[in-house]
Amino acid sequence: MGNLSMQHQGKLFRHWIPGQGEVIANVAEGGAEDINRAVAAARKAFDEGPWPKMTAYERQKILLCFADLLEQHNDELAALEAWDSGKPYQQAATDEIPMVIRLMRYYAGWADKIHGLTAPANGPFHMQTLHEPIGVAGGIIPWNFPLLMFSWKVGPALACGNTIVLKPAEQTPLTALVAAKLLHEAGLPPGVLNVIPGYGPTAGAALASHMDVDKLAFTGSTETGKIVLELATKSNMKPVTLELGGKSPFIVCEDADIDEAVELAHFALFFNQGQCCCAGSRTFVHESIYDEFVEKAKQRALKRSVGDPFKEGTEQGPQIDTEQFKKILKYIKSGVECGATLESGGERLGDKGYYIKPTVFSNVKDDMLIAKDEIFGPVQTILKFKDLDEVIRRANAAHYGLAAGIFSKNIDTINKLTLALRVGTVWVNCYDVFDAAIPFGGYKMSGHGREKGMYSLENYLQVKSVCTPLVNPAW
Ligand code: TXE
Repeated sequence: MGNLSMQHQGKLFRHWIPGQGEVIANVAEGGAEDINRAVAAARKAFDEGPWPKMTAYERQKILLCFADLLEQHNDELAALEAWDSGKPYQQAATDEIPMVIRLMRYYAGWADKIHGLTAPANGPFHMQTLHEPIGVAGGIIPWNFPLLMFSWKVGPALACGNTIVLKPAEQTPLTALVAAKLLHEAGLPPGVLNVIPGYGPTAGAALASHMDVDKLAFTGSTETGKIVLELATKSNMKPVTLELGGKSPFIVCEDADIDEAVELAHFALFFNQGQCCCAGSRTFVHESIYDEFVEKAKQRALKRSVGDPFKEGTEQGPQIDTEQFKKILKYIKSGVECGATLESGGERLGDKGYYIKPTVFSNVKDDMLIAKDEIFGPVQTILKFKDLDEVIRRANAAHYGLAAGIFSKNIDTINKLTLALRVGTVWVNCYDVFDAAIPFGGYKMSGHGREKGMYSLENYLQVKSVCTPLVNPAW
């Protein structure tokens, strides 16, 4: 990778392969002044066009062309994602980049289907609504799914005719920069998308508090979500969508096929090095099958292949950075100290890189930190339950409400749990199934609003009511 610097305030930040300490790129570090310039460019592109004034069909063609270019660059983007974040290349190449492509095509499809309605008036008036773009959108995204998060913000914003300023996470700026280049190749006019790599408290805060940003979409920690919400409110009260942390229950009922449940619970937690907001991070197992489940979950974790993200068959790469690595090891230590039983892992793997052995704790109690906090790492905590009312109460006791998994063959059990769980997504006998068409978002402190699907369009639109007198036949 060469220099990805551009016109900016003059700072560069180095970009490393996680845990290996090798520089793969020097990236321009944007600050508040760069954000100001990017917002000014986005404002000009919005006010003067041509983007919002183009026909929806023309905008759609550009977004479809972008999706085609992403498809042509699938493997290159997957490699960048693996270098930048440490995730297995295969996962990025066969799951994530194809999901980005599907999402862009989905929103391209919406571009010419966004319209208002006419309403019956109680008088001689023609009443209608216009669905208009909201203006300059801002996006702040994390490092766990860099290009996917880019698409969740950029796809609906552009389909609705907005312009956007996007700040990728400081750990993973590369694919957003390449995608921006491809969008311009696809015909996106200058100033419509502006990617500013930089740190949160500088570039991110400048974007969140900017008076000329009309809407903000944030994905990240609940802690930073609160800061961003406050900055948005104290500046121009821009509406904010927040997709934050989670501590999602994965409930294995007594009638479950244990082998299948073990495999799915393993996937629900360990996927992407455990760095998923919706990770099934509280595995509740019915007491009648608990011991067998724990033993099998331990054996599965011991078999997990951890190592080089580019090696075929690797299931787990390094954690993203030293901060996350230390945070996870601290939680593991606290689990041991609180008296949970360490079944496997519990320490780093090797002495180079941020690799952590797949860790399984049994005999976990609800009041332990490992059962309450978002660990965001390869640490499975297995809790025991007796009956459905009890597990519902305990599952809902979290401050978070992002997702839940239910594993059962009994339709009454499934229905009871689905209705009772206070979460934004319920996966029944599956987990982490995402589609562009189905919304994602949280209850409680997991966030505000929904992304993906038709629901995300509302985040990027204003509704204008128009009343016009009908021509009176007597005139
Ligand atoms: O997140 P931050 P971090 C959780 C997970 C993880 C923890 C911390 O538990 O261990 O968060 O990770 C930008 N103003 N998730 O520190 O700080 C930042 O630059 C404006 C869950 O990486 O939330 C980045 O672009 N922006 C999550 C983005 O916010 C600021 C995914 C996310 O960083 C800012 C990642 C500020 N003051 C972590 N400070 C999920 N929901 O999937 C930071 N940022």
